[in-house]
Amino acid sequence: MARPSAGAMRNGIPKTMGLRRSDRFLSGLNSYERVVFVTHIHADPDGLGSMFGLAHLIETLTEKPTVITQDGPISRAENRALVDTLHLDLVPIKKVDWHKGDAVVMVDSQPKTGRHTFDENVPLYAVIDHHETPGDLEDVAFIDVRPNMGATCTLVTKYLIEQGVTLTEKLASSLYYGIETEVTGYPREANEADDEALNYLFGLTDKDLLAQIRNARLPHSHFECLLEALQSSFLYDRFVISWVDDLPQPEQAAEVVDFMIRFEKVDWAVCCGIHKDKLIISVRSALPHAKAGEILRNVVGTLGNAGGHDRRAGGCISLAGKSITAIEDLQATLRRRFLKALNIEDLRGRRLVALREMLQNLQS
Ligand SMILES: [Mn+2]
Repeated sequence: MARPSAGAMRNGIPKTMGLRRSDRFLSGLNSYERVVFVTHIHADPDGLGSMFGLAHLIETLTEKPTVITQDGPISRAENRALVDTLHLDLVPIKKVDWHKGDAVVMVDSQPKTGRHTFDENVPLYAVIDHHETPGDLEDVAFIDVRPNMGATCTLVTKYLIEQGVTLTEKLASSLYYGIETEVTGYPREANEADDEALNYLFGLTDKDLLAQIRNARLPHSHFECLLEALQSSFLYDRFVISWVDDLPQPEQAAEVVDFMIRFEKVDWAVCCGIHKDKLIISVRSALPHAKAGEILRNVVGTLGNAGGHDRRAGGCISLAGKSITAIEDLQATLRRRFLKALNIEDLRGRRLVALREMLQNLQS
């Protein structure tokens, strides 16, 4: 992007900066009749809280109706609990009938990153996000992408504060949880603005609801999945890779790596699993400035889509066939590419749990 010329600057600040971002976001909506919110497939708390917060902002300050959409199932237990306990009203993206007068606002994601199932040609009014993964932002009138922020909900909270909008307990709880889920990993991917937003929201939240969401009851498949991941994990130096043949819920790959990255002997955890006709990949790193999103994008390459943040990333590959050999070939390719990307010698890995131990456990 070209830097503004000296003439367009006032005290080093471009003149267009005179308006606050939330003012520009709102005034750009004038020519539209309705606002439709979209986020990435399998929405997470940051995407949900952001849509919910912006819808409240618009409904409080304008007459425009809003629609909050859901792309694909939301199955992670905590995320389901968030939707259920807060009674979030979500419209399946397939049921949206798109109008010419719609301002489509994408949050916590960017266009053409392979994380959406709706028509890529639907024009977007705004993209509000914090991912490092670049999307195609051409023709988007309002762009607020800040990868230095820990959560999109932080940006949304700032908009709400700027506009002096009162928050309900339900909204504050969902924004709080959206930020919390993004910034609790260690090392933290958060900045002062995230902490300021958390501070502001905390007093307004319903603590019982938050506790209910954080400690959501887990399905049987959660434990089956963890067991399979533990039994299939191989260590290569400070890298652990786990395979789950059948992921009943796509988000379970992320649950596995959230668990594995706590292992003191590893700096990188990867889990791959098959959900329907896709191979889902989730990555975590315990290193600061790990560039996990970029590494995963290189590993996946043209096989599929990937993206993320410094220490967390996700991706997926559409499977051409589900034959055992096709999947084994893909596994070998991914393993080789990861080892190369992380500069780990391609020696034979060792099992996290030795086969002998697994058999002994079965017999005892
Ligand atoms: Mn996010």
